[in-house]
Amino acid sequence: MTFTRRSFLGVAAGAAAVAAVGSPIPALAANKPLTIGFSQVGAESEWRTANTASIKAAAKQAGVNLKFADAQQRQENQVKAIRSFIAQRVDVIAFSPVVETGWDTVLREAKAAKIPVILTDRAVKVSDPSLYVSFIGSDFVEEGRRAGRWLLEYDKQLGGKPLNIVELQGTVGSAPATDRKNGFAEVIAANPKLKIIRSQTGDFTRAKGKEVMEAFLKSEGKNINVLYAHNDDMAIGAIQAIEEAGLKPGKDIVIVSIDGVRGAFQAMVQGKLNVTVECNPLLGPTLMQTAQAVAAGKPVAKRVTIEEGVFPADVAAKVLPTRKY
Ligand code: GZL
Repeated sequence: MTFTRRSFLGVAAGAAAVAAVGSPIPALAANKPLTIGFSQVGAESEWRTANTASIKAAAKQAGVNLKFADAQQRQENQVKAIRSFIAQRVDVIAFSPVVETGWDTVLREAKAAKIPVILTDRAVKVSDPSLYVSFIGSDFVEEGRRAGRWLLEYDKQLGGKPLNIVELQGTVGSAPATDRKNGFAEVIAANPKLKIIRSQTGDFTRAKGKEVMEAFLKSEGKNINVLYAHNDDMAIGAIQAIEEAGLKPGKDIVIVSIDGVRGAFQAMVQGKLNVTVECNPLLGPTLMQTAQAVAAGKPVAKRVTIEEGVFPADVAAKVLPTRKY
């Protein structure tokens, strides 16, 4: 395997220990700042804005020379950016992969160039796990399960009413969309009265979330009891569509969402959203620490998960002032 002058073991954080032994990477000159090439998904949501801000602030704080590229949610732009980072001989490459597949070739090029790669936020499906040294991000399946558990509990309080659910999925092929869909479906399968009647991607954006919710309302109308949105931005777009249809979001249609961004807390305070499952975007400091450790050939965890909570509407007003994003 690669990237280190000596073997290192994956440590803690629920990660399987991974032994990686490989050819050395050039030692950093003592006083030369670390240079990281970072390819970001885009600027599609409040969550992404907070994630970018965290990475840039942490780089500044750590004295890291950050080369930042925004891919506008297109995989080909991320591949181009990674190739450019390789050509520039950066010390470490980090990126949030817009989708799970299609990375083997470019990551093999980084490996051949002996440049370590760190994944943040989203995971990849690759044939050789040594193509990246660490993945720092949330457990999206668990986030989907948490959304499902809240809805099971909510339905119990209704006395077990049948609930027709429409689902706004995230970007097709992305780890959060696939995993949040699977986690939610796995949990609500416990109650056959909970049925997903429509499911379509809103690409994690407010605009698309509104557009798809308009289509759901046109075809299903008052038949919809619940909206499950894979992120708050699509939920906020859908809230506009629900109001324009003359219905009350949060009451006529219960809304379950994920991210925990400020806009979601504000919607909950207004009684328009019922719960948001937190997905922490503040990954910057952990990324910088991991990159510095990798560059120094120190042991890093193969998988670093982030602690997260669930915020129902009844705590929103109290919690909102304490939110960091
Ligand atoms: C999750 C992240 C997702 C957010 C969306 O870690 O990849 O992408 O849930 C963002 O808001 O667009």
